[in-house]
Amino acid sequence: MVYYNEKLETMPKEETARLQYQELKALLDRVYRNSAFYHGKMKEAGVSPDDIKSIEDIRKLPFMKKTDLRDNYPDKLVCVDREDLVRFHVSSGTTGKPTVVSYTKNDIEMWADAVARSLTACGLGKRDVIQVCYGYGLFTGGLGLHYGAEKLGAVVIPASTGNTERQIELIQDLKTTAVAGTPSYFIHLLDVAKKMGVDIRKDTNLRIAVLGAEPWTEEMRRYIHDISGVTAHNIFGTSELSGPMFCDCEEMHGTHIHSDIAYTEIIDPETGEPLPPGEKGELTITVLKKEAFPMIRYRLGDVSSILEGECPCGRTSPRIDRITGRVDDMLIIRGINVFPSAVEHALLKNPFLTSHFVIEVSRKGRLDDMLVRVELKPEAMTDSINGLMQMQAVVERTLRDALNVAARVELCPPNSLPRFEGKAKRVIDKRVI
Ligand code: DLL
Repeated sequence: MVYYNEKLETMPKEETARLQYQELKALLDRVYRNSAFYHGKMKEAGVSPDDIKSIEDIRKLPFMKKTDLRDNYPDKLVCVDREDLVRFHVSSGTTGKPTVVSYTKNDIEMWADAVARSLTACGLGKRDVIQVCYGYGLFTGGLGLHYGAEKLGAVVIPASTGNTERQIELIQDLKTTAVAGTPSYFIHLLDVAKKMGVDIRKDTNLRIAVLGAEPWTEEMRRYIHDISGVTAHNIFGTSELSGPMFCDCEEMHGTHIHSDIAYTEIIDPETGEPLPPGEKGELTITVLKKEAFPMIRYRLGDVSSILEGECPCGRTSPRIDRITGRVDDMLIIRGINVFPSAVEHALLKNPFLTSHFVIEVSRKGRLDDMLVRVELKPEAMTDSINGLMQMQAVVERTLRDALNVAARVELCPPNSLPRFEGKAKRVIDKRVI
């Protein structure tokens, strides 16, 4: 078995608990002193760093949610001096306000280390050529995988998304051994390769895919293997925690959460009480080592469970099961998070629209397609095709700018969309994972 850091990966339980406690204590001392947000939150909960005497005492600390990021936009959660920041990543939030995550140099190092460990766990190393097909830029997928793969000593191809035929040429010409991307994009890539007459097994060196940023299943893993011979691994993370960080190993039985970096809890979303291994609840993670943007008991909104027993790979870190759903209404479109509230917010920037809208999500080929149907105000109704097309283009642009993902827009006449007596049903999701 190849480990990236054998000592940390195979630490006995008691030693892990001791290390986690030390890290947590140092983190709490720091945020209690330096962060008005954390200081205020802990005071309100009636707890101070002195009350935390073991790692289990973490449950005395208050939770954090995505709304805390929105309410403290853009930089009220930053816990270091401005000159110590080296990067911001930005994703779309629950409303019009984006979620901004900041990093120090050490934060980027820690993140790259976590990714390098995860890539090692799926059998990748120095000899590999890793083509990163996640978006580069504000989204954490591209740069996260890039820095991790570089740290591993592999050759990195920063291909980013799209231009699929060219991606396949690169796979052939540069002898790519692994692709990192969303599962839906990877399946699309396999389809395009087939259409181009490229046999992945015979004509390429591709053997591993590192897929994540959206939910997928064991059936998809088997399907990918059957049609291409490629072994697909599941990588998980969120921008708030840094980005993609945690992965399954060669045993492919759950996502290892490096326990020296993060503390994992599954909680009952109603009561906030921690649940035992094997029980499903809301994934809650504390990153023990973050400097610029600490995340303490961050409720991700994802539904999962901690797997029971030990992993035969020898790593002692806890493993979580595949994400089976959300406790909120967040959608993931082509790997990008989309909240219906953010769609509404963006739509209402256009004075000619009403607040009556429906989001329809489906698959076009293998890729997600989002259609937003929205009603025009009566005074905006026109017979001019040109006028309608112009308005449609404006709305599509506002949505793309706000959500970082393209949506098709259909402008509907006033009073044509369904009305709801209770909670509005804004989303029709026709995708089958
Ligand atoms: O999606 C980070 C990432 C990039 C992960 C590349 C993996 C690969 P966000 O845009 O903040 O960050 O979205 C995080 O995406 O809370 C989950 O709901 C979902 N998600 C991410 N990975 C997986 C996965 C990135 N492997 C949100 N399976 C998370 C299921 C996933 N859902």
